[in-house]
Amino acid sequence: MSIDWTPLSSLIETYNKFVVTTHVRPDGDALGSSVGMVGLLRQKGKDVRAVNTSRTPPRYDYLDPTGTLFEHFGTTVTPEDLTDRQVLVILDLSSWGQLGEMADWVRAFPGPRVVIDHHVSQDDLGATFLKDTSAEATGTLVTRAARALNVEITPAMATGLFTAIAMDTGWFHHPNTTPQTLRTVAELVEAGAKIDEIYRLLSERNTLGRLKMMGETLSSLKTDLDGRIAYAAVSREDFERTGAIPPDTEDLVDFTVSIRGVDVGLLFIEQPRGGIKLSVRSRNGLDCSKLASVFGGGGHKAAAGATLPDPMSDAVPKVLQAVRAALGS
Ligand SMILES: [Mn+2]
Repeated sequence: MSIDWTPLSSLIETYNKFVVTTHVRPDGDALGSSVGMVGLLRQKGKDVRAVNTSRTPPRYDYLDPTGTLFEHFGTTVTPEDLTDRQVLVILDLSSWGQLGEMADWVRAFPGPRVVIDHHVSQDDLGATFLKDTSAEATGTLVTRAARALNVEITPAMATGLFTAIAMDTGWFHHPNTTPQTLRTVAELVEAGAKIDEIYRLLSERNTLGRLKMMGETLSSLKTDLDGRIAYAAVSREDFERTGAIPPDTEDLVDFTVSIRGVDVGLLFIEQPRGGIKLSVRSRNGLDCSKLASVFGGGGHKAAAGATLPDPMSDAVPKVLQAVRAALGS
């Protein structure tokens, strides 16, 4: 699928003040593609602010080395501060739920809004969608936009965009990794992304809390349906006891599908304000996005998520039942 970038270039021609945002609990693709998009717009001479509903997880602080790029909605920036913004660029999401506390502000945003995304599920966000669900990452789409708009990719942009693609492909081992993925990242490495440095920043700056959380979650793993389903649950108390913070669980779910014979892996995480965040991974072709949509979520075929309003004791059996049914038992 190729995207016609004309709507974006016309907005750039017409307006000057942009705001870029991404989803709650931002991951490498969310933040990395934001770095790329802010760089693209600034090179076009635009006044840009990057405002997010969640704070930047410490793991990704290298994407904002001066701490001045990402602003936190509600604390470091208020809706009043944003009244001069003319265009809203939304990255890596297509659903209201993913906007968290910024949803109402987005709903009321008076100017044009554009969504650049690769997720399958889609709400009517009242936006122009620049979307390619076959793309491995939103970072890929921003890289393509930079190319289409004749923007030179700086080392900082390349670092963000490389991070985006590396994280959304599991560092190039998920099935969404294609020869074209490698060509794109080769281009980013030529533009100044340093693979060894980015890997070290992402993977060798663990906290003790994160490792303790990993250890506890792994030792509490359970299986179901003759070992075809593996799952674990993380409670608020687990965070307190281990000293981990919510972003520390970002890729924990991947361990569930690393067990031999497991088709579907689930991670249930109790949220600070109640409800359960569910992450789903599959290895046998089960459509995770379809499964997540049963619970009001979405995502991709091999990886998806949802937030359930139930307590843990209800959420786990409910989801297990749906997965068993989806696996045809
Ligand atoms: Mn993504």
